[in-house]
Amino acid sequence: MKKNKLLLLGALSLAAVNFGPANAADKLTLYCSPQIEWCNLMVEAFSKETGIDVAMTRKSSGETFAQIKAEARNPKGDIWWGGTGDPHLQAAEEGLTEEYTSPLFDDLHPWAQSQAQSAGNKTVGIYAGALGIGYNTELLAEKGLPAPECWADLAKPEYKGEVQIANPNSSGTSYTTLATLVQIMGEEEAFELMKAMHKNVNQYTKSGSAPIKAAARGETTIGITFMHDMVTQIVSGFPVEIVAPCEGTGYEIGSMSIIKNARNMESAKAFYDFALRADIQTRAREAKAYQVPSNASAQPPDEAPDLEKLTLIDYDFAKYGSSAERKRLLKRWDDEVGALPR
Ligand code: S7P
Repeated sequence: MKKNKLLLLGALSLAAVNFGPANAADKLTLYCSPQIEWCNLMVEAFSKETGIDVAMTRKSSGETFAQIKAEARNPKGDIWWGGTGDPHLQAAEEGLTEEYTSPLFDDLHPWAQSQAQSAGNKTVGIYAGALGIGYNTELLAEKGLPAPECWADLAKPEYKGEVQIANPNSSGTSYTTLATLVQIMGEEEAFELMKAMHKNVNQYTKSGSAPIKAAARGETTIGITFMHDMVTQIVSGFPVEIVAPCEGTGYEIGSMSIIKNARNMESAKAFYDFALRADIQTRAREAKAYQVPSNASAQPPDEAPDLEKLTLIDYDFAKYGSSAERKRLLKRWDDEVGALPR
């Protein structure tokens, strides 16, 4: 009996040696900020190829940044994939993310590489996309409204209650819009426009792409989002038209960062390299994700807005992704726009 017990204990401790650490290495906690369909596709493809078990949470960019910051002393996430680049840059500056250079770095477009270089390789660009104004063509016609052509049009009284945009605190899309208006018009004029526009906003959503989903379904006439999120609605059969604002527009470098002191560092690096591969980025279209991929050999979806044909501003990622500037602008928005009655 005693001998049997000893044999059993021996077997148990062997099991612990053989499977304990290996299991730990086969896990990954992914914080995901693009559309849920693309997050799901990435999880499935990565798990299938590597056997690594992925626990994924989807949250908007600003929300994910806040979560990583709150967890900094005891990180629960391993990698943050996607979402607008500004909060990734802020995370890098605040020491919340890990330096890593993928063997695939040289395969990336210069804009994706410079995103990494400006952050000491604590983040990297994975896709790009430009902001636009989208509207529901049927609702607009029904209400006899003119189509908006410029950012400045969004403050016109005829659009009262007709515009939807996300809250820039939670949403990277909306923070990119705020920073874009500041860069196009200067800060004072941009805030005057946002204050005037406030009367026209029917809801500040948490998620950046929600306004165009609402416009597609007739819940708002106008939605401000990235153009690629508008394309998703159009290919799904909804009556949405995309406007490239007359003043020019801003864009995002959607980014990816490994979380500092990640518990599953090897899995995080494996996912990082996987997500930069051309064949993996080319699969985005399967999830109706129409951003421009960062790997120069990946095939952009035919439906992806052609960034070369747009009047893009020279978006200052270093400035608007800096911790001080992002905090300052968000506070000013809270004080002067979000707090206004409607
Ligand atoms: O839907 C795709 C996308 O527009 O979502 C990301 C965005 O950061 C997530 O939404 P929030 O605006 O709510 O943060 C973009 O990076 C991406 O292109």
